[in-house]
Amino acid sequence: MTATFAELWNGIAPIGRARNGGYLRYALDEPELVLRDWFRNQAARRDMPVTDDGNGNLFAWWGDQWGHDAVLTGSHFDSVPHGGGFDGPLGIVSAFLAIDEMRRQGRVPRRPIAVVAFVEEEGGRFGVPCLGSRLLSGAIEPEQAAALTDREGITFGEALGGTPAGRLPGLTGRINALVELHIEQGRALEVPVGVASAIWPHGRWRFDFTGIGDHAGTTSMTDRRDPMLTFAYTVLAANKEARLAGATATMARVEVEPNATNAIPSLVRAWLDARAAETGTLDGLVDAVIKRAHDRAGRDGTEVAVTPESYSAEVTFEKPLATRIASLLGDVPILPTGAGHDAGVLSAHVPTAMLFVRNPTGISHSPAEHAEEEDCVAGIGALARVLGDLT
Ligand code: HGY
Ligand code: MN
Ligand code: MN
Repeated sequence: MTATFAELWNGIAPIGRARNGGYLRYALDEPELVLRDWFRNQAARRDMPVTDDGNGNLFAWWGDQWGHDAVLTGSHFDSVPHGGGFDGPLGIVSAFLAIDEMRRQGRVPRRPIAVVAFVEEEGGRFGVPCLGSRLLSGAIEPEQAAALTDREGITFGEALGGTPAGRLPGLTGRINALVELHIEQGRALEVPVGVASAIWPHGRWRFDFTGIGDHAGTTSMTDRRDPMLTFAYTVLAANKEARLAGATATMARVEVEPNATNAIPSLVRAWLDARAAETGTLDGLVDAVIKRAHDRAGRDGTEVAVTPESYSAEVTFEKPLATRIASLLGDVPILPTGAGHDAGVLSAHVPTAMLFVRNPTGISHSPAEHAEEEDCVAGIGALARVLGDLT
């Protein structure tokens, strides 16, 4: 195999790309199914048999399939709506090319290596992020995952073709380590490659603001029970509370019923994405936002119902592994991130590390997300060295 980064990257670039350059790659939807076929094709070209773990995650094997002490490397294909092309796919493309590099160097791993494509990492279709790695590690029950629905009412079970298999038996014995390469999603990395130290705790909460639908022209301002007011106030309150806490809070997804120009809404449904460096700060932030939403609802004559939809606990990657990798790569920086990853989910069960590839602007979850080719190539070389060291 002598494929280059540019060849593989340009090969997948058009898949699921929207006119604005952003990507619409939702779990098990058409574009992602094409990428899964691409995955199988890349594996076949490298004589790597592919298995599915019954949860929607794909594994391409170099060595015994599910052999003990396997080292996994990879990431996800799915994107946020109109997200960038690097978040996820860079880790999978780099994994195949790192194996090419190891083979070019004549390396023969003493442990099985698998390239993995995790399903529904963004939670962009079924609402729970890292769904595939949560299933694999037993962090979510198969029946609960199967019942998750997308915006068209299709369940994850229907999209998958059945109830997911759930936790891999003997996970900790089967998997020796997981290394996920990912584009950096902040502005802190000023050299081509870095190593992750931690992931901030974060979560998603759904706010249902209910009021009384009515006519926009004939309802006096004092007679209204307008949930849009309570929602608007909550957005500003979340922003204020996050600034005060040194955390982040985002309300970027909203649904309005009936969503008509001349009708006061009866329901406004909105999602809060909140994150903080420590769990206590995060919990305090969310409690403050919920309290302020309820206080405002009292003044607006509306109701608020809050449903936690997902929670990712604070992750501290194994320090000895992170420092060993950082020194192997020439004492590269070790840095935290506010972005969630499948590696974060699995870190509770197996030794896990992340490699970050420099993102010059730090922009992510946007069509503007970008990494320079030479930094991506540096990431592949780094991943090859790490996989060689681990196997
Ligand atoms: O939202 C996140 O942190 C990640 O991109 N899933
Ligand atoms: Mn992402
Ligand atoms: Mn990602």
